[in-house]
Amino acid sequence: MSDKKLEEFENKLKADIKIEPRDWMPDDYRKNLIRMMSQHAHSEIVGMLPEGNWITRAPSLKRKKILMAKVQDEAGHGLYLYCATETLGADRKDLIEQLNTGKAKYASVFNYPTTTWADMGAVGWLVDGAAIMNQVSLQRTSYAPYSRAMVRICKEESFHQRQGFEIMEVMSNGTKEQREMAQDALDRWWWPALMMFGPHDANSPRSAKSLLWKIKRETNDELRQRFVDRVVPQADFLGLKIPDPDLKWNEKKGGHDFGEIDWDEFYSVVNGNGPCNRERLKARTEADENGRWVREAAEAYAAKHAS
Ligand code: BYC
Repeated sequence: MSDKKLEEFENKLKADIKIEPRDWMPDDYRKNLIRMMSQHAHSEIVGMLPEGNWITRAPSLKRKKILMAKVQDEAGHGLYLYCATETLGADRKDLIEQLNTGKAKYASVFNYPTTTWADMGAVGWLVDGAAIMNQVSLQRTSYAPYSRAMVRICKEESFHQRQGFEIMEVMSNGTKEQREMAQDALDRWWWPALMMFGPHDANSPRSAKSLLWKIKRETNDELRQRFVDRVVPQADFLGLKIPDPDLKWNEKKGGHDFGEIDWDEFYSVVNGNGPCNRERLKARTEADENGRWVREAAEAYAAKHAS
């Protein structure tokens, strides 16, 4: 590696000039981005499954249309992020193969089941809410195509978060059964949503380099704290109780203290042993297999018209 090129690269980062695909970049920077961006793309694609589960059972035509639009948005985000990852020289076929064979990670939260309609509210409110907290920060990431993708994706995610909150609002102001469903959904999604931010900073092996290279702009714990502080008043507004006996306002730090995540559960889910990991990968492999003829037809068509 040429020292001069490295110096130029580092100077750009220092000056907050974004790196474009044709710019020189260290191999580790490229590899780390391919890893993180492809995991992000996979999360969007797998993230369609828990919600897709409710499209046929949405309680009204209006809710069905909103949910379908949201799930389609996630597909768009996934494809957009695969394209952005390809600008680094990655091959989409390889990335999808890594997902389907269980080699690549995707957000742990999508390995939990969506068992009631209230889960559509909790997922939008908490899961999309956590995703936005992270993605707003990533709008300032140093790799330009990723940063541009985040700007566009955040606009749609904020609509997703609001539609989830609105479902929770309707249910928590509804019948006793609906309020109980809303509380139950919060109970089940709270901790998995906090896990989305990843391990504590001290146990996050990727963070130091990613922060140095401005791939990540804030740490896992900083973003998790901001999310908790944002959501607590929202839960109060809904009249719901966050399932954490250790949650309390800390005047000195100007934020909430909160309980410890069950890290055994986190690592078990990340390592493929969550409640729905197998089901999710099976759905993705089958979708890939069922779509093979479409890809082959498209490739044959393109080849015919290229000649
Ligand atoms: N789940 O050193 P760390 C969405 C992995 S989806 C699974 O802290 P890093 C949406 C981590 O990858 C939004 N794995 O890593 C879609 C690493 O593994 P490897 C998804 C996790 O990268 C549909 C290892 O643990 N958002 O919006 O510095 C419907 C060590 O961790 C998790 C993104 O992907 C986890 N929760 O930080 C609704 C954002 N946490 O690769 C919504 C982009 C950690 O070393 N990604 N791991 O084997 C990031 O910001 C960062 O990658 C993370 C982790 C904060 C997630």
